[in-house]
Amino acid sequence: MAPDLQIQNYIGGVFQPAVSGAFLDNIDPSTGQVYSRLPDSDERDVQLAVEAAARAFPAWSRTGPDARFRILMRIADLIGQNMEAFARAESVDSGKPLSVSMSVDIPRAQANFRFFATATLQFASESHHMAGEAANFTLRQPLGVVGCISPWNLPLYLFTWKIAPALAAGNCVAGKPSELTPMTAYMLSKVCQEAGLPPGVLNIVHGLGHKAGQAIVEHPQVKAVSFTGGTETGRKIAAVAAPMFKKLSLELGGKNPNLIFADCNFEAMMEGAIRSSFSNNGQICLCGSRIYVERPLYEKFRDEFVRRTQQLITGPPLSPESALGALVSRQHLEKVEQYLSLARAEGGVILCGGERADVGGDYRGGYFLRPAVIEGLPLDCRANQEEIFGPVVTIAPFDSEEEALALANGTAYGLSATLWTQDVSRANRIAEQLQAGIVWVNCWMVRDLRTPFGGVKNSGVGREGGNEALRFFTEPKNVCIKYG
Ligand code: TXE
Repeated sequence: MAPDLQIQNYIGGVFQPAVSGAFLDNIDPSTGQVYSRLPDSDERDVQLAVEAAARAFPAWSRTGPDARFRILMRIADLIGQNMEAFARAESVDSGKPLSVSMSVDIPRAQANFRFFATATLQFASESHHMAGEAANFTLRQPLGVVGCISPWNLPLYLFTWKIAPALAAGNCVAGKPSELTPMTAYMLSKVCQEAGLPPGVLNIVHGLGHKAGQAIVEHPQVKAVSFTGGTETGRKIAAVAAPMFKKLSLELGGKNPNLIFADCNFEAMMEGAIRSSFSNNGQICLCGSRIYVERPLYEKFRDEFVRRTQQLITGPPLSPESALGALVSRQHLEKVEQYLSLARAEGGVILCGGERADVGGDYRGGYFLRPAVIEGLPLDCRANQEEIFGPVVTIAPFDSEEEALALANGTAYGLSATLWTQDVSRANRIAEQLQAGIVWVNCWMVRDLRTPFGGVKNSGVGREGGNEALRFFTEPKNVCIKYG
């Protein structure tokens, strides 16, 4: 399945350009060149998508779990059959190494459909018995038309993480992938058509956030919005949606701490710390961008971490040697570079990386940056407080558990935290006190799709994953039946 160069909206089962006829350029971040175009949709396209979804809703919501299961499984199978085409398209579109899209993005997109397909067969609701008086049961009904808006860092992975539960629960979707990475969502629309998903059940509108995205959030018929992206965008979405009483699931940024104690398994920790710092060019909301190391281990850690970071190859996304590819856009590259300048101005010492990587050949115009490690920054500086979202980590020593916790909890974010120690009591003690929605002990990014996923503080509102997602995409209705 080769990606077409002219991406189209998918509305009511039909591929179509934006009503305005306008297109946006889609840039290959590894070359800086335009390689495809996508519809520059506006509220008129969203209107069509919502109308199509509303028309499809009565039949889809009455479709039994068996039929929904079969269609969603068929979508999963087709993603699997086209794994390599999807993975290559994802890497070209986003700049990430092919090894990452082949091992993480596309397998996970497939798993999302498979997981929520089977969940339709298992999802149950509660009943509450009032002895001798009445019985209550809870109907869990789909909401209607829902909006799913996703970012560019894990394009198909995060789009499907929203769409699959929304469809599984019986809703119809108006979805918008990031304008920076639209290709695999477009390929998904073809797969959905081939899998026999009825027209209008899933509608994909391409375009800019403040136009097409905002129109989805503002549309009165859209009952809920599931969004992953930046915290500032989340704030805007909440401001529009809250007065309309829409259900909201906001999965926002992170500034995640990685706490390393001297008693850890050094080799496992080192391998984990490199991954949690630089996977996907550091463009994962779960990356551990602030590393704190217990003082007796600090120098050994720093020297080895810098040595291994310097060995990581930054190169063309499709090259099997590349550990890091290109950042997603020129604008994002410049944002990350600004944070590096800021870190220097705030007194930080860049121990390695932070300069543009000259990948040569066709890739001269690409957005390549060598992974950077920064030392010597206080907790309260901007480089340690704001989400950089690139291949940049800060490192610092700590002397006590209390200090480690204060550092870990000392930002406005609270998505995830990682902890390396062999002491189980300490792991429990700290996990309990960390202000985060997800805590990993002696591992990172180990994901069971049944577990609640989301953050506290400025990292968002609500939880995705497993039954949490199915509950979000349904409305509970209590039915009370009196005896006799
Ligand atoms: O994301 P945006 P951006 C963080 C990261 C990054 C920063 C900005 O720090 O540097 O956010 O990235 C759509 N109404 N994360 O600007 O704008 C947009 O079109 C409705 C963290 O690229 O949040 C895209 O589809 N929708 C993160 C999606 O929102 C709107 C992942 C995300 O884009 C909209 C990405 C609006 N007003 C960035 N404005 C994570 N949590 O994983 C934009 N959009």
